[in-house]
Order: sequence, then structure tokens, then C-alpha cells
Amino acid sequence: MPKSILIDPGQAFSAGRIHFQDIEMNAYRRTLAEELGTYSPEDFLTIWRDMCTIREFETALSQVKLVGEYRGVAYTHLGPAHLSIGQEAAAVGMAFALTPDDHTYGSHRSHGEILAKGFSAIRAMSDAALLEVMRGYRDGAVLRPLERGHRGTVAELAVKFLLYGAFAEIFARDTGFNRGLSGSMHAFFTPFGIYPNNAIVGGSGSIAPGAALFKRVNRRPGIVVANIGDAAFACGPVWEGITFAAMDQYRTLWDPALGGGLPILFHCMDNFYGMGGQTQGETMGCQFIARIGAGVNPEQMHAERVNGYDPLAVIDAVRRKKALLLAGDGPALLDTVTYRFSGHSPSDASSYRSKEEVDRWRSADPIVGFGRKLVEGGIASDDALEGARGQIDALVLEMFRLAVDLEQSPRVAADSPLIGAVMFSNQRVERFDDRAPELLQDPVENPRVQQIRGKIRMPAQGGAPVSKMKMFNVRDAIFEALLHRFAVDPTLVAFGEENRDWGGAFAVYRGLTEALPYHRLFNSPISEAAVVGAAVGYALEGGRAVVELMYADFMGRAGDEIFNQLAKWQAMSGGLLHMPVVLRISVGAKYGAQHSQDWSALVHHIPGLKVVYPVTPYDAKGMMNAALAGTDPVVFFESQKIYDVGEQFEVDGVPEGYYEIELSQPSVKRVGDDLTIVTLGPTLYTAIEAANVLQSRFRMQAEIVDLRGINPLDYRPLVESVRKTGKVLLACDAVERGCVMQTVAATLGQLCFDDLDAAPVVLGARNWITPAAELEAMFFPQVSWFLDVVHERIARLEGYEPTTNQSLDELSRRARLGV
Ligand SMILES: Cc1ncc(C[n+]2csc(CCOP(=O)(O)OP(=O)(O)O)c2C)c(N)n1
Ligand SMILES: [Mg+2]
Repeated sequence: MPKSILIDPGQAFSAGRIHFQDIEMNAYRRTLAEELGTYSPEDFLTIWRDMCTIREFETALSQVKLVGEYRGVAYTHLGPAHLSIGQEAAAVGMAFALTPDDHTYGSHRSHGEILAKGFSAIRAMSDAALLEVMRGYRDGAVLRPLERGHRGTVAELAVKFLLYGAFAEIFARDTGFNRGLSGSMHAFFTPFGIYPNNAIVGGSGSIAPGAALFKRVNRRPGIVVANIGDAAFACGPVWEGITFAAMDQYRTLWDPALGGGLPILFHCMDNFYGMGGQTQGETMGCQFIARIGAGVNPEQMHAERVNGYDPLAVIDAVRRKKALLLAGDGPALLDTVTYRFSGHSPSDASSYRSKEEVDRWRSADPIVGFGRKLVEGGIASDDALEGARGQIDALVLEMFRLAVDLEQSPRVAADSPLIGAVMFSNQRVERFDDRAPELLQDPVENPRVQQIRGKIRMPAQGGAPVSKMKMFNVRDAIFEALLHRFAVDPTLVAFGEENRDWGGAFAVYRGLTEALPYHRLFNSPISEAAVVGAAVGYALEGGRAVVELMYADFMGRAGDEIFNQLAKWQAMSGGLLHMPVVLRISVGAKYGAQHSQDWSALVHHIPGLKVVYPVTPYDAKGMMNAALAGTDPVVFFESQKIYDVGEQFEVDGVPEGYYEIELSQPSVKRVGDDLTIVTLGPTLYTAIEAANVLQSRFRMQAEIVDLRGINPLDYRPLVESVRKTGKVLLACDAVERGCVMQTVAATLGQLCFDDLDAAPVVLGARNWITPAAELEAMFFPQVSWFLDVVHERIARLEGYEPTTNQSLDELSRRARLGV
């Protein structure tokens, strides 16, 4: 809590009532004639044409899935197709008044939204700009199959480009918008302001606020629209995203010049159903999604429910919301009522709704209804509309035919290195914008910087021990790296729980509050999903973020955001997007079962994440520097056990200047010839103690290699050590079953098979809950366990009496019991 906002008990206990305002439903009532001042006749026709094109596009996919052909062109599409037939007016209404600077994020059912947003962007762009985009996008790879036969305007070519790029993406072609790596549920095309669509329903709910944050922090024009289904409004991350977007601080604490509340419209495509569950009357209790806004803030998110079968009603509402958002009054919520005639997917037998219901909605078909209005209003004749429809159908067929043609639209070759090559971007970017970074003070005047200046950065050498207060420690090391990057990259922001004022949960950020304005360092709500999701959105828009989870045990709260969002968007974009996010995760101790678990194994398992776990000041600074200069998502584990330790290994100490350590490199911390001990995390320090005992009591020289990096991982230093010693023990504080070390052991077992005297041995924590601090010695590997396990499974220690049972029989007994 900032000291600038005082909480007064008198005020807190004063009597009163909380007032709510009425929420408008279907208030739009204007006729076509009344709208002639706002729209030209051509605009009306455009709206109708956009809806018809989406209908035909979706019909093509529906036909392919249902009968294996579309208008005589046979095709088998193996993947999904979540169609929005019936929802066209909502999509076109959403997109019509947006510009390319307005960015949409959406869901699995987004083909209509993608096309609508693309049509609207094409109309807003000049021929030169369109040509630049189409020719520049992947060096013209999407455009090339279209350009040859095209006779017509640039805008017409761009419409083909949009239809073709989307079809080709859905059919997994290399000529698709995302090289076929996104597919139907995730396709996007950022030059038209179409940002990632999410197959994890509600996924955009936590990501899009980060995109809106990017616009505010970096003074970019436009708004962000998060298109979310009605059923997805029940998802935790959507609520978290709303909470994040509605924080008071944007208006109370941030520099007003930034523009106020986040410019984000939560846009509900309210079609009454999840897959088969009915949100109104069955699976939710709010009755109308618009009501959710009432609980969020005094403005009730300017929530409103509109008729999504009338495109003009939706356009009108979006225009009004956009004006509010640009004025700093965000976030906003629009509940657009619509309906899909099509099933959830083509295999859906509609067992959850009656034919009568579908028929009633079909008879209210928005395309038919709007067409009728055009005819009655004298905008077009029936014949003209029919003729236009024929042209649209022919265009969609032409683009479909091209997209299914394997010669014109090839898939990536079966032996293509593409997917592997785009898992990481592996680039180095000093700063993502050229403007001067905003700092509140010269870093040399920062109190923490001054305090650190007097600290000892070298390993203690003989003499009196150095007091903890005087030691340059892991905390200081991470702080130094962060402050450096904050002073270089103006887009860098940090947020998370208790990040400001408090100094970060473990005081790593102490001093940053004085150094940085609110918009570069702020407290988030307790919304782990939104913290990570917003970092993803921020990065997708072109900025760099460092966010924090206070305990590794909280990763579950941000599970989707870490595993599906942070990890996957670079590759799902076909290498077009970058994800420069550092996710700091602190691993606890002494706090029991739900605050003391090392979950490095979870992120290690997920493709697309770089993962490190440095535990010395030298390593922490060098690896944080490297993580913050890269373009990939880095999960940066820190251990609460060793935030205070000073440098013990690097003889020259921790440099005051800038340096980087490659994230994939293990580091030899102790040299020996008889046994290799590979460690991960704070276990390094236990291993050092054990190695000292092995040496003094048994004359066994252990070499200790600290893994530091988990993924990617260069095995060569490990192999070199194991080749020398012929024996390897791998130890960490994570529970033994499924820990990172199991993978490293299995891999070393193969790489060094001929050099090993014994099978690699993994020593981890027990496969239990982490018990209370007083009982932790039963749980985490202790010095004696190292000796026990060496004695039992690697090399007999002369005269040694083990204190714990580390035998193979015991290993197998524990596995049998699952503990
Ligand atoms: C997190 C998650 N849970 C469940 C699903 C499976 N699923 C796919 S679509 C869907 C229904 C979504 O309904 P809604 O949000 O209203 O969007 P609509 O399909 O109506 O457009 C479900 C449950 C999913 N994709 N992601
Ligand atoms: Mg729905």
C-alpha cells in the first residue's frame, strides 16, 4: 500500500449504501434512414458484404468437415473448425469501427473476428501500406500464390490475401499467416491488428490487459479488444484479467499523461452456450454477462448488453466504448448477444438444444435481416445483393481452391527443421524502443546502489568472517542486473504482488521504488494468472517484462499462462513473435507443504521455456543480465534459502560492471577426480559440505558441477566431468520422482554409458509434502544422505555406517508405495 493513500477508520466505518446503476440492454433503436448521417450507402453494403464473406468462409469449412468437399472441390481437413455461422453481425460490428492500431485478441471461435478485423484494417490502410505489409510479410510468402493471377485493386488483393492467409493457416500450409503452426484456433495476423487467438478458452482474458498496458506505458495509439465467449467468462483468468485491468492505480497513482485506465474492451461474444452447457439458466448465475461489470468498479465497466444480430447496434456500442477507453475511462465490458446456428464443432449433434430454438434464430438470421433493411431502405435491390453474393461466393471458392492446392500452398516438408528452429528466437535486443528510459533518479543516487557500493563482492579469504550485512549477496546481484536493464530498455516493466514499496516479497526490489515511476514497477492484484498473462500480452505487443511469483507453489495458479501462453506463442507464430519475459519464481523453505516446493520439473517439461536456477551472486547477476537481454521467455528460479549468501566460488568476485552468462552452461564449482556431483539449486551448498567430508574422511575427491541452466542445457561440461570420474550423483531439493535430475541422469547414462562404473544416482527430497521447518531435515537431502547414497550405490566408503536407507531395495519399496 502506498503511503500516499491513507486509510482512515472513520471513513472505513461510515454508514452508507453502495449504489449500482442500471445496465442498458438492447437500447439501440435507430433505423437505417436515421443512420444515413453516420454511414454512407457504401458503408451499409460493406457491412453486409463482410458478413456474407464470413458466412461463406465458414460454410466452406463446414462443408469440408461434414462432407469432405466444398462446391465440388474435395478436401479432407483433419484439424478443428469451430464455426461462427450466425455470429457474423457481432464480429463485423465489433471490428467495423476499429483501426489497425486497435488490437483484437480472441478465442477458438475466431475466424469471423479475424476476417472482420482484417476487412476493417484493409479499408483503413493506403494501397502503399497494404503492399508493404503483403510484400514484407515473410518476404511475400503469403502473397506470392495470389499475385500472379490478380487483376484488380490493391484493396481487392488484400482481401484475397486475408482469406487465403486464413484458409492456408487453417489447413496447416507454410503459406498460412503463421506458417501453419497456429491453425484454426490460434491464427492471427498482427499487421492488421489481429493478435493471437486462444484455444484455451478465456486465455485472452489475462493476456489482453497486458497488451493494453503496453499501449499505456509506451504511449501507443488504439485500444485492445478481448473477444471472449460467454461461457469463458466463468474462467478464473478472465476475472483476474478484469481485476488487473480495473486497478485504481492507473488513475490514482500513475502519471496522468499516460492516459488513465487501461484501454481494453472485454467483449463477450454471448451466444448462450459453452459447448453444450447453457450459461443463462444452467452453468452461470449472472443471467447477463453485462452484470459482471457491476461488481468490478464504480463505473461498472460501462457495461452494456447489445443486440449482436444488428451490426449497427454493435458498431454504435463499440464506437462509444472506444471513445471512453481512449479518454482513460477503461476498462469496458460489452455483452454482445448472438447465436451460432452451427454446432460447437462440425461433429456436434446439437443434443443440448431443440430444433425449434435453432429455427427461431435462423429465422432471425442477421444477414437476411440486414439485407432486407438495405432493400427496404433503397440502398440496394434484391438483384444487386444476389449478384454481390455470387461474387463473394466465387472469391471464397477461389481462395479455398488455392489454399488446398498442395503445389501452390505446400506444407512444411516432413524433414523441415522449422518447428525446432522457432521454439526459441535466441536473439539479443538491448532495448525495444529508442526513447530515453524513464527513471526517477540517476542510478548512482539510488540508496540501494549506494549501500551496495560498500559491500564485499569477493569470496572471503581466510581472516575474520564477513558479516551478512556487508556481503554482496544473491539479492543484490539480481537487483543490479534489473536496474541496469531498466536504465537501458525503456519498455521494461516489472509487476507482481508486493513489488513496489514493500520491495518485492524477498527484498530483491528494495531500492527500485525510488528509482522507477509507477508504470515501470507496480503492485498487481493477487492474480498470478493475470500477472503472467499480462506479461505475455505485453511482450506480444513488443515490450519486455519481468514478473514475479512469490513462491514456486503458486505456479499452479498461473499454470495455463506459463505452460500454454508464455511457452508457446513464439513457436505458434511460426517465429514471427518474440516473448521477452523473465518470470522470477522464488522457491520457498521453512513454510511447509504449500510454500516450500521446488517445481522446476514442471517448466523443464514444457517445450518453449528457457529455465535457469542460479544460486551464487556471480551466476545470478550474469544469468539475469542474459535473460533480460534476450527475446525468449526465461523462468528464473531463485531460492529463499540462499538470497543472503555471498560469492564463494568466483575468485575475482562479482564484477561491478555488466557481464552475461550463457543460460545453457553448467558451472564447475569444485574440482575432483573421483566422483561427479551434479547439483541444482541450493543443494550446491549441501553438496559442497558433503564433498568436504568425503575428502577429509575418505580421501574421495568430488567434482561439483552446478547445473545453473535447466533448459537449454549443454551436456558437454557434464560429460567431460563424468568421463573423468566414472561416477555421478545428481542432487537437488525437488522431490526425487520426476525431478529435473532424473532427466539429466538418464541422458548422462546414455552419453557416458561406457565411462560409468555405476548407474547415475539421483538424490532428491522425499516424495512427500514438504513438512514444517522443524522437520525439514527429514525431507530435503542432508549432508549425511550424500554419504549414505555414495556408500550404498556408488562406491563403498571404508568403515562408514549409513544413517539413512539409500539402498536400491528401499528405492523400489518407496516407488511401490508411491511415496
Ligand atoms: C480452459 C478450457 N476449458 C475447456 C475447453 C473446451 N472448450 C472448448 S470451447 C468450449 C466452450 C466455450 O464456450 P464460450 O466461451 O461461450 O465460447 P463459444 O464456444 O461459445 O464461442 C469449451 C468448454 C477449452 N478449450 N479450454
Ligand atoms: Mg458461448
